[in-house]
Amino acid sequence: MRKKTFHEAYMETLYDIYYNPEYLNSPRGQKSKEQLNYHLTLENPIERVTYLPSRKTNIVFNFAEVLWYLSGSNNLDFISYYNKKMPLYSMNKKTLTGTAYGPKIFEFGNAKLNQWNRIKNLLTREDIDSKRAFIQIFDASELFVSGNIDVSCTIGLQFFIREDKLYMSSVMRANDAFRGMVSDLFSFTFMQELMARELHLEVGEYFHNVGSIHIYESDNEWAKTVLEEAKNHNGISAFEFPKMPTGNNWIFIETVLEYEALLRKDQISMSKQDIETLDLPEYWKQILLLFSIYQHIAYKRDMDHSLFQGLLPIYQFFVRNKWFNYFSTKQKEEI
Ligand code: 5HM
Repeated sequence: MRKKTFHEAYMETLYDIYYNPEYLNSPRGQKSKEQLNYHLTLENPIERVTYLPSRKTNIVFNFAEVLWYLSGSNNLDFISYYNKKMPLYSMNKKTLTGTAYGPKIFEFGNAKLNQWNRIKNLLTREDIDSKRAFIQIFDASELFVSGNIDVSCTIGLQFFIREDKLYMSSVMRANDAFRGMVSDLFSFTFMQELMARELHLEVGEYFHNVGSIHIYESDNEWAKTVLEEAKNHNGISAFEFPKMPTGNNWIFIETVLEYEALLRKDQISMSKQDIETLDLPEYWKQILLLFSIYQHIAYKRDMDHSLFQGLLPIYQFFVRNKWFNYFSTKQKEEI
């Protein structure tokens, strides 16, 4: 499959698996519709979201998850603050093993190999045409842990520089087409863009390769609702997903992560003005606005609507669509 945007790819993939599954089975006891050997080429990996209202994209979780990866953390508290289901995948209720891609990418194995820096050096200093720039995530030892409930679904991520563009290919052993695909493509293409901006390259295509792609029976009703809505949706969005600033963004990521932790632990609160005065590009300030809005939701506080007013229209759309109750009609009129 070749599509311009994630939205188009997601809808066609869901439709195909839902209505034309190759197999009906129950891996680890969970009934699913499945296809094997799925491939997708995304022509514009910056358009990494679906805008369909009934799918209720959680843009806050999407940014939080990729920043959790980039922080190198395996900490359950961090990510479960954004998704209450995460503890289900943790054996010790403190850390995640397979799902935490951060330690795999930045501190792989006993030698704590920083694969990200290694492949960056490989591509920039050694061999611009390299076909070795592969970051390994799944590792064989995961299948030897008895009763392991969290085995990495991603085998690895490969980067290619071809004709001044940075291409990326991911290989997954398994991908949940309804849920996992939304967050995985967001995170992987975000990492592709991060590397491309740092190397001053254009973002090339993104390739998604999956052994087993499936929809769980428990998601059938919701998936059907989404597919019904998609019939009357032309798929053309009024929004354009923001582009990350060119250059090295790591210093900004570190700042965002510092504030993210303080907000998550409820150790500070930030007004729109507090965020505006930070020495950060607008792209990263927007993410802090999202985290600050979410702090009000997570701690069940009255919303500070000026935070919402500071958001780009695309993020206002996602936040209002997901947490409608916090943004009443009255507020909508004022905005
Ligand atoms: O039985 P198995 O280990 O494959 O179950 C993991 C489930 O989580 C699969 O449905 C897989 O497709 C989904 N998953 C995903 O889609 C898991 C992870 C975590 O590595 C992920 N995407 N990133």
